[in-house]
Amino acid sequence: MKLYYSPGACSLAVHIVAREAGTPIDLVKVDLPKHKLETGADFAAVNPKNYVPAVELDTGDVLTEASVLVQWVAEQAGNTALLPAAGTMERFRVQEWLNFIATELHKTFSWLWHPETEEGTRKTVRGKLAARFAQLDERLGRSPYLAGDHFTVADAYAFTIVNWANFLQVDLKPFPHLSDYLNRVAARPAVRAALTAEGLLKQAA
Ligand SMILES: N[C@@H](CCC(=O)N[C@@H](CS)C(=O)NCC(=O)O)C(=O)O
Repeated sequence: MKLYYSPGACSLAVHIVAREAGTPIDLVKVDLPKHKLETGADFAAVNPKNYVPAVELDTGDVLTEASVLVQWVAEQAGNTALLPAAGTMERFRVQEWLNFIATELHKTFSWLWHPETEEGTRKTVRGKLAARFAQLDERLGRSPYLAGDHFTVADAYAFTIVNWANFLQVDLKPFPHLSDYLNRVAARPAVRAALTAEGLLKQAA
Protein backbone atom coordinates (compact mmCIF):
# COMPACT_ATOMS: atom_id res chain seq x y z
CA MET A 1 0.00 0.00 0.00
CA LYS A 2 1.36 3.41 -0.97
CA LEU A 3 0.45 6.59 0.89
CA TYR A 4 0.90 9.78 -1.10
CA TYR A 5 1.66 12.46 1.45
CA SER A 6 3.15 15.84 2.11
CA PRO A 7 4.94 16.45 5.45
CA GLY A 8 2.49 17.64 8.13
CA ALA A 9 -0.44 17.85 5.72
CA CYS A 10 -3.76 16.12 6.37
CA SER A 11 -2.18 12.92 5.01
CA LEU A 12 -0.39 12.69 8.39
CA ALA A 13 -3.69 11.41 9.88
CA VAL A 14 -3.61 8.34 7.62
CA HIS A 15 0.10 7.85 8.30
CA ILE A 16 -0.53 7.91 12.07
CA VAL A 17 -3.37 5.39 11.82
CA ALA A 18 -1.21 3.05 9.73
CA ARG A 19 1.52 3.18 12.38
CA GLU A 20 -0.97 2.78 15.26
CA ALA A 21 -2.45 -0.26 13.46
CA GLY A 22 0.94 -1.74 12.53
CA THR A 23 0.08 -1.61 8.83
CA PRO A 24 3.15 -1.42 6.57
CA ILE A 25 3.01 1.49 4.12
CA ASP A 26 5.28 2.90 1.46
CA LEU A 27 5.43 6.68 1.74
CA VAL A 28 5.46 8.61 -1.52
CA LYS A 29 6.19 12.32 -1.11
CA VAL A 30 4.24 14.86 -3.14
CA ASP A 31 5.44 18.39 -3.85
CA LEU A 32 2.07 20.06 -3.31
CA PRO A 33 2.75 23.51 -4.81
CA LYS A 34 4.01 21.81 -7.98
CA HIS A 35 1.70 18.76 -7.80
CA LYS A 36 4.67 16.57 -8.69
CA LEU A 37 6.24 13.42 -7.29
CA GLU A 38 9.96 13.28 -6.51
CA THR A 39 10.43 11.41 -9.81
CA GLY A 40 9.05 14.49 -11.59
CA ALA A 41 5.85 12.63 -12.54
CA ASP A 42 2.53 14.46 -12.35
CA PHE A 43 0.60 13.62 -9.17
CA ALA A 44 -2.65 14.12 -11.09
CA ALA A 45 -1.95 10.84 -12.88
CA VAL A 46 -2.37 9.14 -9.47
CA ASN A 47 -5.10 11.34 -8.03
CA PRO A 48 -6.88 13.60 -10.52
CA LYS A 49 -8.11 15.68 -7.55
CA ASN A 50 -4.43 16.65 -7.15
CA TYR A 51 -4.47 16.60 -3.36
CA VAL A 52 -3.14 14.38 -0.62
CA PRO A 53 -3.87 12.00 1.00
CA ALA A 54 -4.25 9.28 -1.60
CA VAL A 55 -3.73 5.59 -0.96
CA GLU A 56 -2.81 3.25 -3.79
CA LEU A 57 -3.68 -0.34 -3.07
CA ASP A 58 -1.81 -3.39 -4.35
CA THR A 59 -4.73 -3.88 -6.75
CA GLY A 60 -3.90 -0.48 -8.31
CA ASP A 61 -7.09 1.08 -6.94
CA VAL A 62 -6.64 4.60 -5.58
CA LEU A 63 -8.72 5.73 -2.60
CA THR A 64 -8.89 9.32 -1.36
CA GLU A 65 -10.40 11.54 1.38
CA ALA A 66 -8.71 11.63 4.77
CA SER A 67 -11.78 10.78 6.83
CA VAL A 68 -12.43 7.70 4.69
CA LEU A 69 -8.81 6.58 4.48
CA VAL A 70 -8.30 6.53 8.25
CA GLN A 71 -11.33 4.25 8.50
CA TRP A 72 -10.17 2.07 5.63
CA VAL A 73 -6.75 1.47 7.19
CA ALA A 74 -8.19 0.66 10.64
CA GLU A 75 -10.87 -1.61 9.15
CA GLN A 76 -8.35 -3.54 7.04
CA ALA A 77 -6.26 -4.09 10.16
CA GLY A 78 -9.36 -5.30 12.03
CA ASN A 79 -8.51 -2.81 14.77
CA THR A 80 -11.73 -2.17 16.69
CA ALA A 81 -9.93 0.04 19.22
CA LEU A 82 -9.05 2.55 16.49
CA LEU A 83 -12.44 2.11 14.81
CA PRO A 84 -15.27 0.37 16.70
CA ALA A 85 -17.31 -2.33 14.96
CA ALA A 86 -19.73 -1.31 12.20
CA GLY A 87 -23.28 -0.63 13.32
CA THR A 88 -22.40 0.24 16.93
CA MET A 89 -23.11 3.59 18.56
CA GLU A 90 -19.37 3.85 19.28
CA ARG A 91 -18.65 3.63 15.55
CA PHE A 92 -21.14 6.39 14.79
CA ARG A 93 -19.58 8.59 17.48
CA VAL A 94 -16.18 8.23 15.81
CA GLN A 95 -17.74 9.03 12.43
CA GLU A 96 -19.53 12.03 13.94
CA TRP A 97 -16.14 13.37 15.03
CA LEU A 98 -14.50 12.59 11.70
CA ASN A 99 -17.14 14.58 9.87
CA PHE A 100 -16.82 17.45 12.35
CA ILE A 101 -13.06 17.56 11.86
CA ALA A 102 -13.34 17.39 8.05
CA THR A 103 -16.03 20.03 7.65
CA GLU A 104 -15.63 22.34 10.65
CA LEU A 105 -11.87 22.28 11.22
CA HIS A 106 -9.89 20.97 8.24
CA LYS A 107 -11.49 23.00 5.48
CA THR A 108 -11.79 26.12 7.64
CA PHE A 109 -8.14 25.91 8.67
CA SER A 110 -7.06 25.43 5.02
CA TRP A 111 -7.72 29.12 4.31
CA LEU A 112 -4.87 30.12 6.62
CA TRP A 113 -2.35 28.15 4.53
CA HIS A 114 -3.03 30.23 1.42
CA PRO A 115 -0.90 33.42 1.24
CA GLU A 116 -3.53 35.06 -0.95
CA THR A 117 -6.23 34.83 1.77
CA GLU A 118 -7.02 38.40 2.77
CA GLU A 119 -6.78 39.72 6.32
CA GLY A 120 -10.56 40.09 6.71
CA THR A 121 -11.09 36.43 5.79
CA ARG A 122 -8.24 35.38 8.07
CA LYS A 123 -9.93 37.15 10.99
CA THR A 124 -13.25 35.42 10.28
CA VAL A 125 -11.50 32.05 10.00
CA ARG A 126 -9.66 32.56 13.29
CA GLY A 127 -12.96 33.41 14.99
CA LYS A 128 -14.66 30.32 13.61
CA LEU A 129 -11.75 28.12 14.64
CA ALA A 130 -11.76 29.57 18.15
CA ALA A 131 -15.45 28.64 18.51
CA ARG A 132 -14.73 25.07 17.35
CA PHE A 133 -11.66 24.80 19.59
CA ALA A 134 -13.85 25.81 22.54
CA GLN A 135 -16.17 22.90 21.71
CA LEU A 136 -13.24 20.48 21.49
CA ASP A 137 -11.85 21.86 24.74
CA GLU A 138 -15.15 21.30 26.51
CA ARG A 139 -15.30 17.72 25.24
CA LEU A 140 -11.70 16.99 26.22
CA GLY A 141 -12.39 18.30 29.70
CA ARG A 142 -14.79 15.36 30.08
CA SER A 143 -12.88 12.52 28.39
CA PRO A 144 -9.23 11.96 27.45
CA TYR A 145 -10.03 11.37 23.75
CA LEU A 146 -12.74 12.66 21.45
CA ALA A 147 -14.87 9.53 21.38
CA GLY A 148 -14.23 8.55 24.99
CA ASP A 149 -11.51 6.74 26.92
CA HIS A 150 -9.50 5.45 23.97
CA PHE A 151 -7.52 6.86 21.07
CA THR A 152 -9.38 6.36 17.79
CA VAL A 153 -8.95 7.36 14.15
CA ALA A 154 -10.80 10.58 15.01
CA ASP A 155 -7.93 11.57 17.33
CA ALA A 156 -5.35 10.94 14.60
CA TYR A 157 -7.25 13.30 12.31
CA ALA A 158 -7.96 15.91 15.01
CA PHE A 159 -4.33 15.95 16.13
CA THR A 160 -3.12 16.42 12.56
CA ILE A 161 -5.39 19.38 11.92
CA VAL A 162 -5.28 21.15 15.30
CA ASN A 163 -1.48 20.81 15.29
CA TRP A 164 -1.46 23.29 12.38
CA ALA A 165 -2.10 25.93 15.07
CA ASN A 166 1.60 25.61 15.93
CA PHE A 167 2.61 26.57 12.37
CA LEU A 168 0.00 29.25 11.76
CA GLN A 169 0.27 31.28 14.97
CA VAL A 170 -3.18 30.27 16.19
CA ASP A 171 -3.27 30.70 19.96
CA LEU A 172 -4.25 27.54 21.86
CA LYS A 173 -3.61 29.01 25.33
CA PRO A 174 -7.34 29.70 25.92
CA PHE A 175 -7.97 25.95 25.43
CA PRO A 176 -6.00 24.10 28.13
CA HIS A 177 -7.67 20.69 27.65
CA LEU A 178 -7.07 20.84 23.91
CA SER A 179 -3.43 21.90 24.42
CA ASP A 180 -2.86 19.06 26.87
CA TYR A 181 -4.51 16.62 24.42
CA LEU A 182 -2.18 17.73 21.59
CA ASN A 183 0.84 17.11 23.81
CA ARG A 184 -0.45 13.70 24.91
CA VAL A 185 -1.18 12.59 21.34
CA ALA A 186 2.19 13.96 20.14
CA ALA A 187 3.91 11.77 22.74
CA ARG A 188 2.40 8.51 21.45
CA PRO A 189 5.14 6.29 19.96
CA ALA A 190 3.23 5.82 16.65
CA VAL A 191 2.69 9.55 16.31
CA ARG A 192 6.35 10.30 17.05
CA ALA A 193 7.37 7.69 14.49
CA ALA A 194 5.09 9.24 11.85
CA LEU A 195 6.35 12.77 12.59
CA THR A 196 9.95 11.56 12.45
CA ALA A 197 9.40 9.73 9.14
CA GLU A 198 7.91 12.92 7.67
CA GLY A 199 10.95 14.91 8.81
CA LEU A 200 8.98 16.93 11.36
CA LEU A 201 10.72 15.58 14.45
CA LYS A 202 14.44 15.06 14.89
CA GLN A 203 15.43 11.52 15.86
CA ALA A 204 16.92 11.25 19.37
CA ALA A 205 20.70 10.87 19.11
N1 LIG B 1 -11.25 16.60 0.72
C1 LIG B 1 -9.87 16.23 0.92
C2 LIG B 1 -9.03 17.49 1.07
C3 LIG B 1 -7.55 17.15 1.13
C4 LIG B 1 -6.69 18.42 1.22
O1 LIG B 1 -7.19 19.51 1.52
N2 LIG B 1 -5.40 18.23 1.01
C5 LIG B 1 -4.45 19.33 1.01
C6 LIG B 1 -3.37 19.12 2.04
S1 LIG B 1 -4.01 19.04 3.72
C7 LIG B 1 -3.79 19.39 -0.34
O2 LIG B 1 -3.26 18.40 -0.82
N3 LIG B 1 -3.81 20.57 -0.98
C8 LIG B 1 -3.16 20.78 -2.24
C9 LIG B 1 -4.05 21.32 -3.28
O3 LIG B 1 -5.30 21.33 -3.07
O4 LIG B 1 -3.53 21.73 -4.30
C10 LIG B 1 -9.73 15.31 2.13
O5 LIG B 1 -10.51 15.47 3.08
O6 LIG B 1 -8.84 14.44 2.15
